Amino acid sequence: MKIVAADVIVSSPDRNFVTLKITTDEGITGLGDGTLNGRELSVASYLADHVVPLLVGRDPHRIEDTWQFLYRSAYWRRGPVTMAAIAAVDVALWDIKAKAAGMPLYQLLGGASRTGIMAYGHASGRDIPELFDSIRRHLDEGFKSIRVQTSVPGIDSVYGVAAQPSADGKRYDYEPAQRTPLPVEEDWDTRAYLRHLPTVFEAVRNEFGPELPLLHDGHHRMTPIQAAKLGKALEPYDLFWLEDCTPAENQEALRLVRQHTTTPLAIGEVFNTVWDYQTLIREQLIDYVRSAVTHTGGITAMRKLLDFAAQYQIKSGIHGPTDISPVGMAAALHLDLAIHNFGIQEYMRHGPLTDEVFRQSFTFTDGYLHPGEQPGLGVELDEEAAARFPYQPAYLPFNRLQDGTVHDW
Ligand code: CS2
Ligand code: MG
Repeated sequence: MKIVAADVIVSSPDRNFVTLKITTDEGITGLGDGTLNGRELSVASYLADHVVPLLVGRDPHRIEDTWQFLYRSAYWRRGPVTMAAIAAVDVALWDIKAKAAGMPLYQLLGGASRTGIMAYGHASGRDIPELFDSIRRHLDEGFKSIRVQTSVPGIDSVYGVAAQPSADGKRYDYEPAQRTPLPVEEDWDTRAYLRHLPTVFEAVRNEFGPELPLLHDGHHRMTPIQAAKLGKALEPYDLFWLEDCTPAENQEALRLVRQHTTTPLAIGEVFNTVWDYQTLIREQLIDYVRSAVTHTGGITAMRKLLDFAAQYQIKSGIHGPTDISPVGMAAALHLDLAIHNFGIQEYMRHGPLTDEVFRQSFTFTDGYLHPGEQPGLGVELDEEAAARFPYQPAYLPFNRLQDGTVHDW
């Protein structure tokens, strides 16, 4: 079998997506997701201008060899753009191999290790009553695990709060990247947040009891000692995890957090390779790997990363916001079903226009996701529909502290 074409499809139904479609001489096609929120065109160009010319004529079945070729022959390694481009190729080739084998991808990854994939949903509120309503809505939808994000008194706009207004009129939690000419500036105050958040989790536990798995995303905004302080303050509320509690470029920073709290830690959605995790995993400084298949070099690289993590009893918590396309989500679900060290899967529903462009066969039933039994990934792209939604520039917001200092968003 030979690759005869590779097309980069940029579409913007409810938000921008970059999809790679690889076609073989036997008419089998494979899809890969290369969406990098707010920097989509950089991956599209990396693929179209530099990678596609290298794919035509190759044997699509040689996935590992193609991965190593794209990673090493580029000379310039790692980084979000490179690894998203490699991921798009890798996932498309796994899609082709599974279709050629006539089986759902998870079967090629070793078969099912469970009957369903526990998903967590995003509940949020500007105040406690609104948050409780959001949690109840998610429980009614079947979610058995809930991420809790709230507004903070004294701060105008905080990551992850659905109901707060966004500059382009879209639901904020649905898509943080806004279709504005420049990134929107937001405000932040960590001390106000640290005072407020424990009171929120106390209220949620009082209302919903001790069993419900609760998660929270610190979204990279605390220093290590502030993260340690929050982790400790949240211990009475028995969180499933505290995510991205501090920027982790300096992996050793987590030693200080670990020293002070037993609240489980999840990190990695902005990471791109196993090297970003080396100290975190080897020193048992995290409990969940948060990478997305789309941002970490695809299924080939993610499986190796999760196998490394398994040696340390560290589990998966794959990143699944709406800026991971249905193709990237499906790839995550096949991996989730097959690996042993599965922890939990993030699940934000895509919008109605996205469902017109991507026909998905994965299901969400009673709190559990399943990739389906279609051969391959189980996602097809409607190119005519995709063409109806041309790319629209969009930026993620950024933060400034009260004194004007730029801060992590
Ligand atoms: C977030 C993401 O889902 C999460 O855990 O951290 O929504 C993140 O803000 C976006 O992926 C950024 O594009
Ligand atoms: Mg996050």
